[in-house]
Amino acid sequence: MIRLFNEHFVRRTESLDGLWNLRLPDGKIFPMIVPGVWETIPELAAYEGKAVYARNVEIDHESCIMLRFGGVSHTAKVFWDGKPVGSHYNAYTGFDILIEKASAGLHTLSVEADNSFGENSTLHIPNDYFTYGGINRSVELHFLSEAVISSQYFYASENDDGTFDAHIKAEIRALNDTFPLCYRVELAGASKAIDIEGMKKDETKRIELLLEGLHVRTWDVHSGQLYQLNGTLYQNCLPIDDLIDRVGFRTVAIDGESILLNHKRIRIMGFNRHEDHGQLGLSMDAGTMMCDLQLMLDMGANAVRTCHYPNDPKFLDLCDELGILVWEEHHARALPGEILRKGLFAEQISDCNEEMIHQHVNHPCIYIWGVLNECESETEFGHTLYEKNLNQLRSLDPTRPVSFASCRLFNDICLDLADVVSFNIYPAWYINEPVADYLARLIAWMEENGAKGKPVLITEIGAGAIPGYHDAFRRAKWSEERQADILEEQLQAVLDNERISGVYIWQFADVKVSEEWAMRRPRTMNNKGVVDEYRRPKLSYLIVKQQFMSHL
Ligand code: ADA
Repeated sequence: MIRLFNEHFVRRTESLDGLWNLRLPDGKIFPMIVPGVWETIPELAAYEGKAVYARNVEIDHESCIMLRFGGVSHTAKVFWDGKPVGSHYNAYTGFDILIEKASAGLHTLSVEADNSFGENSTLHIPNDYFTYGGINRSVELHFLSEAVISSQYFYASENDDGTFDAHIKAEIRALNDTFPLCYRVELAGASKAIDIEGMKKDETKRIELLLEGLHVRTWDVHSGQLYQLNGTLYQNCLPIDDLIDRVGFRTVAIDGESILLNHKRIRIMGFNRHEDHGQLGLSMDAGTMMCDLQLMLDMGANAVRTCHYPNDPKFLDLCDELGILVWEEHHARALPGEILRKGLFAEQISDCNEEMIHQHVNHPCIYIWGVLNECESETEFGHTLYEKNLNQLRSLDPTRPVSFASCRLFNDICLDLADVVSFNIYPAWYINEPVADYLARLIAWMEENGAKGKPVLITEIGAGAIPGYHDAFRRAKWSEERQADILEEQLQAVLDNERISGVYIWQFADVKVSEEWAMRRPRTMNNKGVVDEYRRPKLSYLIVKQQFMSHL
């Protein structure tokens, strides 16, 4: 399953997770688990290129079907009985493939996955994290009827009396000519139905519904109060399709220098977390994700930044339930100017923006969207690029603030564009300056350069430690002792500073990086984790816990 709960009771769906065959170009075949990444197979631990997944799919009677992929890293070409039926780029967003007439019988589903870098890939490039290969998230088979609920957006607004209104925007798509339809929504004890006249094949209808004055409990930090949003589509009084989601009622607002959640100023104490694990790579099961969250909660954290791409919806489902605030960002980490200027980049990042919002907009845990981590925010070209991306997100979701994490410290010219100003800073690690002095200098500069009166987040701060390397006396860089010293100074300074709305530590766990980064990264890993890649705590774990707990 792609989510942690059933999205459909009326629509028939089947999981296509499990063992598939994986064929390499040299003809070798491996049994391969889906979801998973092929780097978990010892022989393929460093394989970069194409490989073809295949399995049989049984269809019991001729049907219109949809194949739903949670994520394939990074380019997917999908074949049904050997015929191409669709393709997708980007490991971190899902996609659907429609097959209007799948005949009864046994079929072959194959997926060519490609994780190599090249001209056609502008988001996946050699980088300070690893591009794994494979079908990295779950796959589902959906049997569709004459018409389907193709999307169902929700947002909540609060009334003066403390009740909430639920705004629902749904899209109904006809896959065949239909008789008159009825779309009905149930949420928090309320319901509403709208009649739709018969639709022609391929027609789409947009519907807006309002459920007013709902008496609900608010979703809050560490209190993930969720409600089931149940949309059903009827034809001749019979249900033909449904779409179930879990939503939360909460408000997010910017008030001068503060970010407000349910009218209270939030203080972010969080982690940057890559989707990476020493044994599983990019493809973690919900239990492993939950273990990550347990460790973060144990340290007193209340927030996660999904650096640097949209995350597995199962992870977001867990954050919804646990009441953990999420900064979700699209897929762009420190991309060089020549890539940012390509037409293909504009197309690929715009698709990523659309897919991220379309697939994740209903998660109450997401309180802010981020774009273009550490890209060119110091030039006029960059200004146009940031403006375009931030505005695209605003138009897709006008209900949340938007931001970007900048490292163009003291020369950024885009701060005016963001609702929240965010900086990645490494004083005491890359820069030799006491943290409090550096912060004071940064804040004085930003107030004069577009950030005046806006909330400020420190989206990255941290230091590296090679796990198990100790140096109790000299406390050399890369020792666990030095990392702990630096994080203590950094967190103390940031959390004591009232102008700052919070901090995300770089980073939760050590992660693998591309081979091209080896000379800058001992172990060919980014070692700034507070736990190592197998989640074994470093010395800094207790320091972080002490700092977060004392600033609650
Ligand atoms: C950057 C970047 C991270 C990581 C970090 C580091 O700020 O956003 O992805 O590379 O630096 O470890 O240097």
